[in-house]
Amino acid sequence: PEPPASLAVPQAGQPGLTLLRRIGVVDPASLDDYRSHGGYTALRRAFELGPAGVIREVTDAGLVGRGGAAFPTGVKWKATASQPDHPHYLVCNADESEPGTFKDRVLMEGDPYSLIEAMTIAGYAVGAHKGYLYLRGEYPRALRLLGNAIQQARARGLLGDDVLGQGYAFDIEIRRGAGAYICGEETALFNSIEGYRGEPRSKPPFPVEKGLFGKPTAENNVETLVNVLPILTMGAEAYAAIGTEKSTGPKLFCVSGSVERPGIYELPFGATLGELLGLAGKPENLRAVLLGGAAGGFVRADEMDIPLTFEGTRAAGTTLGSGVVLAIDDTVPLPRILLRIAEFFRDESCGQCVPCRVGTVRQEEALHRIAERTGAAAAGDIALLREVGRAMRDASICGLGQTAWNAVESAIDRLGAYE
Ligand code: L3W
Ligand code: SF4
Repeated sequence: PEPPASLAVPQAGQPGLTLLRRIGVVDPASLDDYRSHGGYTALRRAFELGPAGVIREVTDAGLVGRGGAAFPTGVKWKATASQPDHPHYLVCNADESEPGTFKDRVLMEGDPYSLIEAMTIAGYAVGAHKGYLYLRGEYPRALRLLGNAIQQARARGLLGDDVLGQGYAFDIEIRRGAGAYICGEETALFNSIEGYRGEPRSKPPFPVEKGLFGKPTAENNVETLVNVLPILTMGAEAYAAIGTEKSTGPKLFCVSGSVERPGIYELPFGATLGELLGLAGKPENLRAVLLGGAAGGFVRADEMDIPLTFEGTRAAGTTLGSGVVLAIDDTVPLPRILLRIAEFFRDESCGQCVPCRVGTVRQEEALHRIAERTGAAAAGDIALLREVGRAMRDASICGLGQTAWNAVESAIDRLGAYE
């Protein structure tokens, strides 16, 4: 059954937005409405620039990945485009599963044609004729709207053998995830599309060289791709003037937890955590904020000056990740949150490598024991958590195991949990 629409976008309809400008304004089922709100001008611009010109604009704009790792998109596209092996593929990672992350859902449900247009531009830039859209299985509304958008775009010559009459062939196939967090890891995602178990592959080789079906593949998050539209319509220079020097452009933040107005917020990179929480309605009794999701880390209520940029959060010893901002007030029992995070990682570990398969179980067990004790009695288990956490971070194959201890570590060291 399809869940009710819950596009929690408190800024909907406000002027000055870039990524959210059509959300709540445009009819997501209508190609004509999308076009009357500026749709498909970026693709026309892409054809004027040519593939190398598009990659140059994206590079000059300073766009970096919005899935959490902040890798430069221009570098990824250039590396894919230059591979001699063919075919090339474009894969959109819409398996949005990081706890607390719901920005891609809002983009796909509220403005689905923007993703179809952006994927077409990306495919053109990297020399792909086929794009896969790997969609989180729990997003039935997005599936219906994106399926409709692809069908309409095909019928109107915006996908297919001759896109916009420019002699470029490109089509998109949707694949649905089946509820596994790990399938959001790019190489597990490729395995899932290929019909294998969703287990990450060792990198290198990176997907730009050997990705989907062993072929050169550009894999990008939904929000990353949608940023390409304003880059092409406003130009790289104007885009790069938004945000900070190292984190350019607008960013979507997923604000949830103990705030008055939870939802998706768009702000230029560089706004502070306090400014964002001010918009969302910060509670008087705020205790901490989880930044970056389960794979991220906690910051204290007195750290509201942290700038919301990749470099600013890194310098503050935390991460921006995919844009999760989960506010926790002092009535929320922290040990329960940590146990829930540990349970999540234990459950979602694919089990392929020992540090993560065993480490996530040991972490959860130790947290259970600590929850029942305090002080000296808990010290041994905290030391064990550190040892297990270090092993997971250093020796796990993929990001899941490498980050499974982040939140717990920050809760102990930064919040003084269990003291
Ligand atoms: C070519 C090289 N390509 C790296 C590519 C690589 C990938 C991208 C990032 O994600 C993040 C983590 C969490 N030549 C390359 C290269 N690449 N070196 O760049 O790579 P990497 O390995 O740094 O990160 P990753 O494993 O792709 C880890 C976040 O993901 N996370 C969860 C995210 C959840 C969502 C969501 O629900 N929407 O995004 C969990 O760990 O923040 O920073 O494409 O191929 N030399
Ligand atoms: Fe699987 Fe965890 Fe190893 Fe990643 S780190 S490959 S999720 S067992």
